[in-house]
Amino acid sequence: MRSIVKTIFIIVIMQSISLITKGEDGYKLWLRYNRIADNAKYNEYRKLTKYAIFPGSSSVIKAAREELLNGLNGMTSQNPIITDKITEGETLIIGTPKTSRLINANLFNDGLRQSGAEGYFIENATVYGKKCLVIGANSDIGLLYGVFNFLKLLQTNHSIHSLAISDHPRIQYRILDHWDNLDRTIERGYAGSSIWNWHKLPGYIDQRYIDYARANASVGINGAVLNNVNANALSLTPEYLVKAAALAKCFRPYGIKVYLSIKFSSPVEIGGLKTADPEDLQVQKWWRDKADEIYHYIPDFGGFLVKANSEGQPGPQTYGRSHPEGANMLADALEPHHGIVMWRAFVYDNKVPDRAAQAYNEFKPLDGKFKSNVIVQVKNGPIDFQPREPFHPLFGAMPATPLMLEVQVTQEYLGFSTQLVYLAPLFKECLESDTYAKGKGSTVARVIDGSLEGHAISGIAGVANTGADINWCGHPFAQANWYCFGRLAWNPYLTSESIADDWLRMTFTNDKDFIACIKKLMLNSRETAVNYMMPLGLHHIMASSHYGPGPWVKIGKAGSKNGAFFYYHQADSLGIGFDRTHTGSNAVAQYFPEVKSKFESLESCPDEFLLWFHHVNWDYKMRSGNTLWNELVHRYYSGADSVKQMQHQWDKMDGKIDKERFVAVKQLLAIQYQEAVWWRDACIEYFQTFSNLPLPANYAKPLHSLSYYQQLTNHYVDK
Ligand code: BDP
Repeated sequence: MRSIVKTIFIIVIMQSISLITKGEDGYKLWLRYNRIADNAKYNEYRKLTKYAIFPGSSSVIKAAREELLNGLNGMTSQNPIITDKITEGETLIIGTPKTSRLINANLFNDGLRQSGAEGYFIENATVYGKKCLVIGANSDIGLLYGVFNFLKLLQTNHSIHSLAISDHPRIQYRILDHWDNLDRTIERGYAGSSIWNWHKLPGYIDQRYIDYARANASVGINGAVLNNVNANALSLTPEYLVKAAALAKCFRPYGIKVYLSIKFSSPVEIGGLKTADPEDLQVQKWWRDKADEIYHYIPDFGGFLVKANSEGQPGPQTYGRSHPEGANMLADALEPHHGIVMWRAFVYDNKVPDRAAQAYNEFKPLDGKFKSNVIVQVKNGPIDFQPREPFHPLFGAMPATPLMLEVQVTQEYLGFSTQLVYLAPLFKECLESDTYAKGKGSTVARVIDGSLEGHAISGIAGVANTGADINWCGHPFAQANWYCFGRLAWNPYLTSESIADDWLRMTFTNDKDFIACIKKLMLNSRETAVNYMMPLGLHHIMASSHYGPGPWVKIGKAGSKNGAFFYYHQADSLGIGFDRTHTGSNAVAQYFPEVKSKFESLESCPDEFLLWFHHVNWDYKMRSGNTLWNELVHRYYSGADSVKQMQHQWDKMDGKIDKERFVAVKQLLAIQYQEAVWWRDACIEYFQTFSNLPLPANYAKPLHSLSYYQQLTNHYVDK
């Protein structure tokens, strides 16, 4: 008897220990649907959602219903009873005018009007004299978005007693670009191999595909380019089209369309033609036939993404033709099926004196020459997803062409998946930049949402950071970058702060102290990374693997002075920085006059872009009162110190979230600190060889010599 009691005692103790320490692997992302911890809220939610009237049988409605039941079950430990009767104060009504006679009964005209084609409304209403909660939309997909947002209200512990919400997307094409290869490696992927298991498709459907679609739909993403922009022509063969079709089938109930990157030389590589010249009639026919074939497999196929004549990729220029000639040929092939062409303006061939000027020089003269189903995809900055760049001068400069913003969610230049860097502030910095194209207020957000010029199509793309790691993104906080990309794609006018708030609550906890402390940490994290990597407008000074510092790396010979190699930082004994004013490359002239004069004059150029636009003497007096050299040192040290602070703040959160993710982040922050010190010391020591100036007093000496950092090798980090 005693031994039975003892055993029971041990089991109880072990269970309670495992409850405290039970970890979470991060697989569920922000869709955890854990039981609501606040008991008052838990009871409120339980009562208001006891019954649900949720008719409809489309696959999208089924997905929405399943999500709602699953979410409510997890959060309130109760499955709503599906019914067709309203019980006072205890019923949810969910529907569109087509699926629900209640929604069609002229009671919700305002909500429906405000919801548009893809939006939704959520409100507490009185229907036939009875109080209830209504989620309504004009379309099934709008309803799915409404359901996800209703669940978010519960996850973030909002009161649901007096809701009057309506929302709709501001941008039409909200797309994740996967740079995934057919062999499951990922270009610039840092979270394991590709989530697409091409080998097992189409026969084997991994639950991940559905969970991927759920996560995307929950933030409003409605498209996925499945393969790398540096495309393999095989993607367009029937062998791979059936696989892409299987993925499209998984995504369809979640409103996500499939797109493919194409290789411009496909007619030669897989079509047996002698040329891929877009003016060749056989080539044109080949693409038309190919489009028909794709739509046979995937009737709602979204279209093509094209990287042409950039970094060695083939394109129309290979055959003496222009970008529009190439893009329009593909647009003609897709048009009968309502597909679009996303034509990238990221052109880089190492032959121009200033790479920052190349895309504008090539594309600005082409404005108005593209067909109406072509959208030109422009990176946020004129070089290449650097920690900080000024906005791309093409925004606002091609008024007759819809432009799509491309940002990078994967952290190629921002610490891979070992560093906590919340990217919403970076995305917002670009979106909020004023191009002055049509006077004050012509922000990048207004260029890309189509409102500035009244374009019929609008789009935004994010280079995905997903992989087969159990937590999808490698770093638990990298999930926030996927999340914030989606939220900003839906509404580029949201704040970084409100998005971080939602994400933290859904992903970790509603604990007030945790939210306050970690939200601040997230919001500062991008500036911190800029400081320890590339402060004051420095850019492209990473190692060739793109992991860690490499300011000494020589890049090609273009723009070289007296046969010297070209450096992005242009450091010499007098100073540092890339002169892009009229005395240098004059790339600054690509901006509208108000922006140009702000950047061109040393007085008005913001510190953060100083060395992007100016070559400045080491003893130049900065706004802070420091000399440039001292300020540079200060930025590098304060960046690394801020990571130390992040570690302290995180340590204080012990016990507030599950052990598993707490420990994971703790370890990653320790790595981030080492990497920050590595960046700091290597860059300071290297630049010191030009400035010949000592470290100002009170700064600890770098840990190692410059040659130590220059000899460091990091194998396979970019694989
Ligand atoms: C660069 C990446 C390279 C991509 C290229 C692109 O390093 O891997 O192929 O962008 O956007 O940043 O095409």
